[in-house]
Amino acid sequence: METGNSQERRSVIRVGTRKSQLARIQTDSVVEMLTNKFPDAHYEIVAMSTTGDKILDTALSKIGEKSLFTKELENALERNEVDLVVHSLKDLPTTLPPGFTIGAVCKRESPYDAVVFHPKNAAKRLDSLATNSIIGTSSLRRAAQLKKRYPLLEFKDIRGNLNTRLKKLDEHNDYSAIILAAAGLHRMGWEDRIDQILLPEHCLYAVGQGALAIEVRAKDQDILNMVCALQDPPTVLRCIAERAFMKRLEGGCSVPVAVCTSIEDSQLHLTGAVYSLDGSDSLEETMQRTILFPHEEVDGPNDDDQHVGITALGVPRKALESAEYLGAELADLLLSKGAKEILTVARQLNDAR
Ligand code: DPM
Repeated sequence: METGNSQERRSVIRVGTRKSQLARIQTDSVVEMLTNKFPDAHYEIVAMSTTGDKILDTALSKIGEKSLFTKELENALERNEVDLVVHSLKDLPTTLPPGFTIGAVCKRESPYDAVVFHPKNAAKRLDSLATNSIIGTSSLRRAAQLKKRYPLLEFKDIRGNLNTRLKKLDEHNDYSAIILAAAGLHRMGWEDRIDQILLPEHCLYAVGQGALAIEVRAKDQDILNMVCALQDPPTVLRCIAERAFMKRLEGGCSVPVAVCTSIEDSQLHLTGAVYSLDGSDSLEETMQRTILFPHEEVDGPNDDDQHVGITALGVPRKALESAEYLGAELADLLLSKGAKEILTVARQLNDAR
């Protein structure tokens, strides 16, 4: 039904989203930011279910399919049924299928993990729970780090969207607490349920956690130019370093890999770690690199290079390359110390669970 000219067609921007409440809230926030920048366009939200939304009884780390939350939405992008799709960056693989790119990474919210206790434990902390208390998480990364730190606690899978998980926690007696991303709880307006924040010295976060990504057709220059108005350069540089680290390790959500990044005085710092499933074996290192940003000049005309799946128009290419290089370099350091062996064993044990 592409009848009008390109100008007319583009005055309606169709935005794809998953159907969960969190996905809808995330998409609404992106549409609001776009509306502020481009008030003349009309925005239409197209919601759909993905495989990840339908398989609710299996831990993410066990499903194996990489594009669990993205495939249906990418099909819609490919068929021109939507023009952009909003995702949690953390759910996007480090290599996207050909023809797609992340056109913008928005300003990151808290990347930390949060503990939500059962109402009967409201005044507790993880270190004051009774021995053998059960903590709900299906994240191998969270479980590995917390098993090491709190050896007297037990960890059990929990799946479903945020609403389902909180319900499972509150209405049953199966879990003493669950671990969730603080960003998701904030976006849902449930910050009052956050009883404890896990800072990186206690639990490193997931690659891309807390940042929203906008996926687009890689060749759709108009939409790329539009969404790059939402790009947050410090966030994009941190996330490129994190994703490059993950990519070089050949990680994904089926292995325990964790990170922490910051930018101070033009230095991009990256801490990265890998763990055995029970956390008893681990490797963690930190490296930094100078990022000439934001004072450096932007390179000439738009380049359409992707950096670990991200097209960061308007961000100096040298800075993007430094961030990507830092991630790969840190991964190489961990690989030289035996990261591959740790991850291979973790993957095998997880597959056999
Ligand atoms: C990925 C993981 C989880 C999600 C693995 C991890 C958590 C799974 C679980 C890759 N994606 O973090 O180690 O706890 O069983 C997900 C959430 C958000 C994006 C929810 C959450 C919202 C926060 C954000 C699920 N993906 O982590 O509590 O935008 O980062």
